[in-house]
Amino acid sequence: MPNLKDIVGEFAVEGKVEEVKPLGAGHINDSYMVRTQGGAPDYVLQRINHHIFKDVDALQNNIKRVTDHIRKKLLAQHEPDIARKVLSLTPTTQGALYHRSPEGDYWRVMPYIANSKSLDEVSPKLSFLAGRAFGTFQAMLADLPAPPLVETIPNFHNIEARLVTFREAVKNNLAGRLPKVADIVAELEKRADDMCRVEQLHRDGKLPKRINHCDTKVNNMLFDSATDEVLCVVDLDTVMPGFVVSDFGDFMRTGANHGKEDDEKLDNVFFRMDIFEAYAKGYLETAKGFLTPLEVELLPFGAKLLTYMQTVRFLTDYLDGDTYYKVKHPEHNLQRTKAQLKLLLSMEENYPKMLELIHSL
Ligand code: GN1
Ligand code: MG
Repeated sequence: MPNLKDIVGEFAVEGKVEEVKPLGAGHINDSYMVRTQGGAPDYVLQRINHHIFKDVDALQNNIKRVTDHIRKKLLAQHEPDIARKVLSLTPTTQGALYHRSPEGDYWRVMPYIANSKSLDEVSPKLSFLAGRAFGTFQAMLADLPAPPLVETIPNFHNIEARLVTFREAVKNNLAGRLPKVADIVAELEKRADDMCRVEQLHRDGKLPKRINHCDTKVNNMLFDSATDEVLCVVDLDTVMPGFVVSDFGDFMRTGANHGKEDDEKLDNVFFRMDIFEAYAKGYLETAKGFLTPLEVELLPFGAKLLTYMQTVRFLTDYLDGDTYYKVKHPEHNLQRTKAQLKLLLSMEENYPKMLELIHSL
C-alpha cells in the first residue's frame, strides 16, 4: 500500500493532513476520509478501480462536466450553500483531474461535504425527499450541452447484454459452482424475456434514454446530519445515458428493501410499499415535467428490473469466481444473489399494488 498522505500531497488540498482512514462501503473503488488540521476542509481520497473503469480520463471528464453543469444551475438559482449541494473535484498540483501513481493506480480527491451523513435505511419521509432530489438531478442534467457523456462502462444497465455475460458464465462455469446454483439460474431464465422488454421498447423508438445516475443506491445520497435536509447526490462514476426506470428501480432495490442487500436472514428481506409510495410521490413531483406516460407506467417494472439485474450480476460474479465485486467471504456473492432474488419475489407479489398506486398518482 502506498503512503496515503503522500498521495494526498499530489493534490491541491488546503491545510495539513492529520489522518487518512478508510471510508464507506463501496463494492468497487477504495475510499478514504482525509482529515486536515484546523479550519481547512476535509477531503475524500479514492482509488479508482481502473480494471472496471477502463478509461479514467473519460470518467473524470464526465464527472467534471456533470458537476460544473449542476453548479451553474445552482448559481443561477442563487443557492446559498453550493459547496454542500454538488460534488467538486480537487485538481492535482499540476491541474489534472486525477493522479496516476508509479504503481499504476489512479487516485482522485474531492472536498468532503461537511456535516453530512449517508443512510442505508430511510423513513418514508426521507425517501420522499430523496425521490424529489433524484428527479431534480435528472432534470438538471437534461440540458447538458453536447457531446454526450461517455458510457464509462459500456452497456452498464443493458439487461440483454448482462444476460449474454451471465449465460457465458453459466456455460464456462469457471469456479465450478454451477451445480450449487442451478435452481437460481432456472428462476432467472424464466423471467429473462420479460425483463428485456425495455430494450425492445427503446429499439421501437418508444422509450428514450436520458442522463441517469445509474447507481441510485439509497446510500449514494447525502443528508444534512442535523436537519435531514437533502444535500447532494454522490458517486457520479456511472452518470450516463439510460432509462429513467433504472434510477427509480435502483433506489427501490436498496431503499425499499426491508433487509440488507446481502442479508443472511432471508426473512428480513421484503419490499416496503410505504417507501415505494413515498419515493414515487417525491420523484414524480420533480420529474413529471419531462417523463412520458410510458416512462411513468414503467416505474414499477423498473423496481423489478434493477433487482433482477443485480441478482444476475451477483450470480455472474459468483460463477466467475468473484472477480468483480469485493467480497468479505467466499460465499458472499451467493448470499447477495439469494437476498436479491428474495427481494425480487417480494416485488412480484406487490406488483399489482405498485401499478395501482402509480395510476392513482
Ligand atoms: C456497485 O459503487 P458501488 O459499490 O456503490 C456497482 C453498482 C451495483 C452495486 C451493488 C460500477 O456500486 O452497479 O448496483 O455495486 N457499481 C459498479 O450494490 O458496478
Ligand atoms: Mg458506484
